[in-house]
Amino acid sequence: MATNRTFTMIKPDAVANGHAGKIIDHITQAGFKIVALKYTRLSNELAGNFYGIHRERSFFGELVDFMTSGPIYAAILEKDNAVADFRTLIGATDPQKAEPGTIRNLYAKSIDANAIHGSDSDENAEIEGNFFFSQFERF
Ligand code: 3AN
Repeated sequence: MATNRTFTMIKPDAVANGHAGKIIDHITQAGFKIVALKYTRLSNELAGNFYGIHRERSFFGELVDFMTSGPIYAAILEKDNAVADFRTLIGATDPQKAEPGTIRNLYAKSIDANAIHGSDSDENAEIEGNFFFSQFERF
């Protein structure tokens, strides 16, 4: 099912470095509307469930440790072609490979501490948005 929504998290590295405000501005200037927004911190259990698809990967433990290391912003965003356009806006997973001007190129330091998450499909955007927000927390 095609939708015009995606889900993002501004990760602990970007929040700790004071980049969250600039990143939110970058996102809204690119035409994304914020449908829901939450400042929170993941527990080990929640981070493990969110990244459950990566449970067998070598970096899973590192990923959970990193994602629970500090607060994050979670958000649902709306725009035409939201999933693909947002992936373009944030750049490649590895910031060394991210295009100039993308959020990861500007604000991320490494492949694990890579500043921001963006859903990779409409289906995952729906699942991930539902993971963080009830129907009463979105506009
Ligand atoms: P993306 O977030 O760009 O969709 P995924 O879904 O492949 O990337 O990976 C999920 C998260 O796992 C990434 N955002 C990154 O933080 C972490 N990750 C991916 N690959 C590695 C790796 N080789 N080493 C450490 N962390 C990784």
